[in-house]
Amino acid sequence: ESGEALWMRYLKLPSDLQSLYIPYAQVYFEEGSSTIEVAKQELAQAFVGLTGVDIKFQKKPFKCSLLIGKNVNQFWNIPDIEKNLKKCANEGFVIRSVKRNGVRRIIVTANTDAGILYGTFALIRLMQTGCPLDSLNIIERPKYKFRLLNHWDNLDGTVERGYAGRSIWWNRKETLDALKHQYLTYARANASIGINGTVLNNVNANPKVLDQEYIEKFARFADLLRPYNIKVFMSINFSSPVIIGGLPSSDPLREDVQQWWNQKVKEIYEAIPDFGGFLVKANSEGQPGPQDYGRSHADGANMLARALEPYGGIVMWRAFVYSPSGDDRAKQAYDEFVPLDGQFRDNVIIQVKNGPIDFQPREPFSPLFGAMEKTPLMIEFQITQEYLGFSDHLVYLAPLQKECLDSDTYVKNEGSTVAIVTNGTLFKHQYSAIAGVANIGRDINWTGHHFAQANWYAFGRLAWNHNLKPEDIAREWIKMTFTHDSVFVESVLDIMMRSREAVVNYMTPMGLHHLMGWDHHYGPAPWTDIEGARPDWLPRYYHNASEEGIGFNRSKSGSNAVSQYAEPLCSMFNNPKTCPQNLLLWFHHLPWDYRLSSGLTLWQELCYHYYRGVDEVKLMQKKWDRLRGRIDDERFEHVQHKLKVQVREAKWWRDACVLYFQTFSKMPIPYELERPEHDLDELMNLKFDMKNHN
Ligand code: BDP
Repeated sequence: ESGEALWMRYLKLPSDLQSLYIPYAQVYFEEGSSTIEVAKQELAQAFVGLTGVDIKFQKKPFKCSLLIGKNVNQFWNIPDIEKNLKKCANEGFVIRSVKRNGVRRIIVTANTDAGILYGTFALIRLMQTGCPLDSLNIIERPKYKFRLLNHWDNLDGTVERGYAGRSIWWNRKETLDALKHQYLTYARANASIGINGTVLNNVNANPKVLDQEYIEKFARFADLLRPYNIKVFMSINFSSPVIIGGLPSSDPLREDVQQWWNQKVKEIYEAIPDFGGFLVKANSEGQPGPQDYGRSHADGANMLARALEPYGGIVMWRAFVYSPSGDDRAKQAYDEFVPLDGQFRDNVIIQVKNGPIDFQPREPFSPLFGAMEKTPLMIEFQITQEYLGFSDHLVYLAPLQKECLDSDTYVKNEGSTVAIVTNGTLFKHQYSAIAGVANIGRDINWTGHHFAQANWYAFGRLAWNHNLKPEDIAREWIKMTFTHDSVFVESVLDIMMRSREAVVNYMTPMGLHHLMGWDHHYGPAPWTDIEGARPDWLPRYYHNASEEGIGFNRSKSGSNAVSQYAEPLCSMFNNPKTCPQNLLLWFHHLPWDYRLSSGLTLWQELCYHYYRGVDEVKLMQKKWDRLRGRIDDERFEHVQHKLKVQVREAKWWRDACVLYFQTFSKMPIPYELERPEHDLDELMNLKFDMKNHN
């Protein structure tokens, strides 16, 4: 049990479930494209694994109990299936149980082969999770058009912020044939959760990716992924015309530059007819961009969009921009992009991180969501745990993502959630997209921590349907990945559902953020002072702790970031009395003895949060320890070891932050709490062992 099979283990189900499913072994699976073929194979593999019985694929539908295909309803003519198919659009599906001539049957149908693929995986999931199949009436379609993974993989095989080994895509010694199994597992996993696109290289893009050699490599990956309805996308470097094209400039308004891109795009589409498009990080953290030539983000994005348009490709242009000389970092993306609303071509989508800073354990949603009515905005989450303990800490991210997607922006009355801003329905955009920065590497279990697999899984499920509940997604994943044993399922569910708030509490409670070591972003380092470093990369910029108090004043008397939010949020955030306590120090700088509604002072409350974070992880550890014997020892012990590390490091976090902030508050740690285990000096000198983390 290495974890290699992810949630597609297809081990034998308990016998009562097997007998529920075995009657469906007579299958009519309409012939078709390679997509249909892979769906059919998957069903065969899953069915025999789960039930021990081989599927009998039949040429004629009439005796079959399971019918799958675009046209299978012609045999039954169930009128509401035709009606429901209209709701399914391109990638949705219908699964329907019917009883005819005394025989129970299931119909899986869709408008496209992709829909059949997703419908088949949905049926497999129902079996994997032990659902009865005799009264199904499922109509689904994905909420977002593009559901993407962003791999931050470099061509030399390293992975930026990757904690599960080297890149699965680049700089590999093995032949493609030798790696085929791995790539197909990747493709199946993504298809099973509805991911339909993948960016194969880092946003900090090496211009070489546009050389013929790499275009050919992309084409080979595209060929492997195509049957699984996954398109490939590429991150590009804005200066490519100069660096690899030999032009004197990359100015987007120059004709020779435009011609260069047109030609490149043509070459790409010759190799990859269904290429998805470009992802661009420009004028961000030192990357080149149109502003180098006095042009705007819109000028840059539109040039690329024009080149891609004839082929149906899109540009995902990132809004992750901030400069050390500017105003409050949290405001800069909004200030730069909102004035450009209406200037982007139709096939440009602006990619915005979930929060205004950078993938912190908790941030408010980015105020850009809802602020650009004429431009489609896509949301970017980070699945890799750059700021959440890498692949060492068990943190289930669906609650974080859900919190953001469900946040009400109030831009068009109540209910204008981030989800409906970004899924295209609020402002009626043709394109909608959602991206997750992948946590995948060459580690045998794919993600370093077995539980980090759940974050890949849950991201895909939420991208398909953001109305799903994190606990339901977790329950599915646990059953598929581990066991149906209800004691195990319920205990692990409890562990997972606690984990996000736990990490917020032991790292950055009450709206604190960016207290991590300034380069590695792993352990606590709120004290960091590095000569010459960008101030906005250092924790002090964010916590502003002094004898007067702590927090970032983003209220109207401070940076006024609150005004980037619509009412009533602006007023609510602006007032420390109404600001949600979990974002208090995000928006306010408050004195240590500030009284909270609990009656405690800010200092006391902060201490309690840090201690609670550690207590929660200890509880997670205890709950896990009781589960020995309910799953294989291999994965049990691996997780057990990781939890031990997490408890140790949660204490580091707690002690480091409490002791460091105490040097300013000069107040005692509430006496009923145990004393810190470590000294501040010791923690300040601790060198995090980074070699295990890359
Ligand atoms: C930050 C990472 C950095 C990325 C950057 C980005 O620290 O490595 O390049 O985001 O998203 O979170 O471009």
